[in-house]
Amino acid sequence: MLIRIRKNWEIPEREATPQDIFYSRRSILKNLGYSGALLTSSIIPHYGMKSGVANASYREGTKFYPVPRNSKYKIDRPITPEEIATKYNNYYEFGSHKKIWPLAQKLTVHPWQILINGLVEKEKLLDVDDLIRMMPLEERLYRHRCVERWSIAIPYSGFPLRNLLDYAAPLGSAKYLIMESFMNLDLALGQRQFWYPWPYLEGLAIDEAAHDLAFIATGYYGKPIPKQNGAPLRLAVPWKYGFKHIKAITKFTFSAERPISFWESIAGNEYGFWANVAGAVPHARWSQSTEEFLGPNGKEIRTTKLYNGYAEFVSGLYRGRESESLFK
Ligand SMILES: Nc1nc2c(c(=O)[nH]1)N[C@H]1C(S)=C(S)[C@@H](COP(=O)(O)O)O[C@H]1N2
Ligand SMILES: [Mo]
Repeated sequence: MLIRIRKNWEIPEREATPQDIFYSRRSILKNLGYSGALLTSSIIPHYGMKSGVANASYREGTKFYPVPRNSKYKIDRPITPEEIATKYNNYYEFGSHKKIWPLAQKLTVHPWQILINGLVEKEKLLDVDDLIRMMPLEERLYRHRCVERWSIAIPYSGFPLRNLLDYAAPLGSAKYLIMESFMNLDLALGQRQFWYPWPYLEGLAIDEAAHDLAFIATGYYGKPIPKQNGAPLRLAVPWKYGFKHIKAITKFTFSAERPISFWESIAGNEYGFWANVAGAVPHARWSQSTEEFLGPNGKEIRTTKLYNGYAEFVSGLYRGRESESLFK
């Protein structure tokens, strides 16, 4: 097993480029108030290297990674340290706080069945590894912006959602893609909070789902995606707020009707269907004009970009939809 341990001082500070990814961890860990135990871990997993996690399902998944990077999508900032992106999470199935990563380890992600149904030529049920094997895997550096204002920049591995659409063969009458997470009251204690409308559900208009930026992540930092980040399948639509990025997907349903997503049904005035990132449109309870980027140098305040910096790619999707509430 290849493990390279780099000293902090060997790692220069510069913006991420497709050729050169690195992190400096300690400063941000300190700034974020992480404990000493985390800091003294003797092996700092380097991106693209295998970390020493001894777990059968983890080893099983590693056969797919690392995969070649698609350098079309550049980011304007360094990559967030893996220690942050994997230990500061939103995943309400496991609790409404940020430290759910130990709790999420209870989830069994192998085997994992995926159902594709609704307005499709033929309903399909298959194992996630069989799906992954069929798909063209690549790595992409994406920005991620939570509606709560924190943001990260991460290397995902996975495949364009478009390829899943091609495989699913939706009918012409399908206008929306609805995605659902798992349901398991024994493992996910958050799901016992019956006032939430479980299972977690999200949707995209079919043209958004077919857009090249819409991605299904199966890997993270060159390895299988950790459970806390949405293993085994998680959506990444980087021009939209984080809550659209549904984790642990079990079902893809094609529909003629627009779904009401999880957060929309809880607070429709705060979380809409489109949820595109825009600094000019405040959340009902706070401004969205800036974000807190969790980078290698700690928290950095940055100006929010329209469509989270992806306007050149996606603004065309919303021509003719201006009367809709596109930015919440
Ligand atoms: N199933 C499910 N998916 C989810 C959530 C959730 O609570 N449950 N939280 C969302 C929110 S609000 C965000 S910001 C991202 C966080 O992803 P990360 O923890 O991998 O950074 O996951 C999204 N996907
Ligand atoms: Mo979020």
